[in-house]
Parts: sequence; structure tokens; C-alpha cells
Amino acid sequence: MKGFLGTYAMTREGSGTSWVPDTTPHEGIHSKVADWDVMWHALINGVYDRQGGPRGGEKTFASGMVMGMAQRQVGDGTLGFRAMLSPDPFMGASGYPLLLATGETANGVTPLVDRQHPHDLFMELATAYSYNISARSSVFVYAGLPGEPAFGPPAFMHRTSGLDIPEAPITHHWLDSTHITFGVVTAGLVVDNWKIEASTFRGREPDQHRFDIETPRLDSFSARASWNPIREISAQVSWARLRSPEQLESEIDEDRISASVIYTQPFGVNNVWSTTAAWGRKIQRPGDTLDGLLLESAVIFQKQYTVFMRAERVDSHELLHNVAGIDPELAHSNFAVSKVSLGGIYDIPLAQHLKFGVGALVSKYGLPGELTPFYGSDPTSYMAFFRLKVS
Ligand SMILES: [Cu+2]
Repeated sequence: MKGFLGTYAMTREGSGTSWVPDTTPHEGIHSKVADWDVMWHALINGVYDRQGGPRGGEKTFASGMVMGMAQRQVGDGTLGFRAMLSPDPFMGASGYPLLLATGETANGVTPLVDRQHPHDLFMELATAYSYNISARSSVFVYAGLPGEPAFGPPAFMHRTSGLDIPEAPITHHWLDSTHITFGVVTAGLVVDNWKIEASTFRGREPDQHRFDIETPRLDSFSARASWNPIREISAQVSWARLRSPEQLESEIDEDRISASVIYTQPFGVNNVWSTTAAWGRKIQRPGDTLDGLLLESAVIFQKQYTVFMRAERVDSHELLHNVAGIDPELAHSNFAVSKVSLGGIYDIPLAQHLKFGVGALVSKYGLPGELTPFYGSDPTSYMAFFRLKVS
């Protein structure tokens, strides 16, 4: 099966219009319905989460996604549709405890801090048409409500190095949080191993009502260049100008820049090693310039044993915003904080396309001294989870 956006192999396609390496393991159940190629896959995690220290918490929740796509030849091109749904809203508007995570809101009044917001029920409802201008080049348009604009690396649950990790990255709002955007139109050009594309989209993040479709607007812009120099590597640089992204700081616009490289190397028989390195910068207008860094890696042996790690560092100025009675200067300081998670999952095949996995991870943190009165001197967090995967 060929790609959604061009004549290359489908394994290159990531979330939205993003690319991953051509060596990415293929996931999905295929069938043919009349002239349509249909593909779907699903992943559901049941997670017990215990975040350590005084700002930690405990919760049991379900997360994941179900994704379906259909495409067919139309003239000299390909017409496609894609839908992605998430069970996340059932965990409640305040999401799950995740130390150092910030972004979005549960009640429209206070920001979520040390918690990860749930994804919206509809993560993607999108269509694309690509027209082949030669054997190795194409032009395309993509539209989504919601959809993903041309910014950043593929969203974490769509890259091999991150999809087995049941927690969101703390760099999510630096790199890939725009993957659910209510209103996106993207146009692009693919020439051989290069893709350039530009989007207009709604800058505002999804609100706390996670079951609805929000009003689209096209008030923000982004552009991205992607390059797959060899089968094992996919790289991108991108820029975005977001109009009023945050509901609770609506007077602030934001520019974002990101660069990332994914390296996916199959080895031996049925083993694969995938690594993502990414940098993102948020430039608030007016406000601070904040960097986020991510290094994420997973080794999957025999499609059954997975070991993963994720290391991140962000400049965060929201961690103490809502702490009552502290020095206002401290409350609005910017802290460089870091997190490392290490874990694994063991999958048991139940049927040809169905696996049941059991896994766990542990997280440690690097915090500046001013934060230890709030987080404790050495918080440690754990997750234990099971997973059903249809692919
Ligand atoms: Cu997300």
C-alpha cells in the first residue's frame, strides 16, 4: 500500500502529514472494500499511575486510540480519509497525575499543573488528496476537523520510540501538542525524499470539553520541511505562529520552532531499535522564551519484548503559578527541570492481530533547589499497565 500523500511506501507516513523512517514496522489490519484500501489498528492501555512526592498523586485510567483509514485512486492521485478516536475523555477532565506536565485546563479557570490533560474523543477526522506529478513527486492538500498542522515531529503515540510508553512526554506542549487542532488546512509538495508543506489552522488549544467538535478558525500558520535521506532516518524542521493558544492566557500569542530526527534500525530477525531526538522552542509574545528537549528510544525484540526510555528537559514557568502564599517572584520564575523514565512491556500474542501486554515504568527527576520544598528532594514515580493492541 502506498502513502496517503505521495508515491512512497505507506510505512513512511506518521500522524497528520508527518513522516517517519521508511523502516518503521508496519502496524494495521488491511482489507479491500470495493475500490477502497481500508486499514485500521487500535491500542488501549489500562494504567495504574503513582506519582511521587508531595505534589504527586495516584490514579487508575484507560488511554489509547482507535484509528481507521480508507484510500482509493482518483484520476492520477489518491483520495483518503482518516479517523482517530481516543478513550481518554472517560478518565475525567483533569486527566492523570504526571509530575512536571503543564498545559490546558480541566475547568476553564485554573491551568493543569503536574497533571496530563486527556485527549479529545475525536483526535483526527481528516481527508487528503494527493496528485502525482511524476513517479517520485506529488502535490497534496490535507484538511482536518480536528487534524494536525505541519509542525513538529509525529505525535508521541505515532512514533516507534514512543508508542509503547503509556505516559505523555512533558515536552508535549513544546513539540507535538498541536496534533489535535480543531481546524487545519495543509498544502504540500513531495519531491523524492523531501517534503515541504504549510498549514493554516486554529491556534487555540482544545478546551476542557473533550467530547465535542470545537469551532474551527484559520488564524495561525506553520511550515515544515521533512527529509528522509536514507530508509532508516526521518528529519524535520518546522516553525509555527500560534494565535492565542492558551485559553487562560488568551492575550499571549506564541511562535514555536522545532527540529527532530528519528532513526529506526531493524536488526537480526524481527528486532527493531528506534530513537527520536527533538528540540522545541516556545517564544511567547509577549513573554518568555522556553526550550524543551527530548531523547526517546525503544528496542523491540521478536515483536514481544520492548525496553524503552525517555529523557526530557523543559524550561517551565507554570509550576508554581497557583501556589498560595509564596513570594510572587518565585511563583513566576522559570525553572529548568528534567525527567527520565525507563520501562518495558512484554506482549503475549492472543490471535493473529491481537496482543496482550504487561508493562511497567519508573521515572526520576532533576529539579533545582528552589523546587524541593514543593516536590520533595527526590520524588520517584511509577506506572504499571496492561495493553491490548490490535494491529
Ligand atoms: Cu496529545
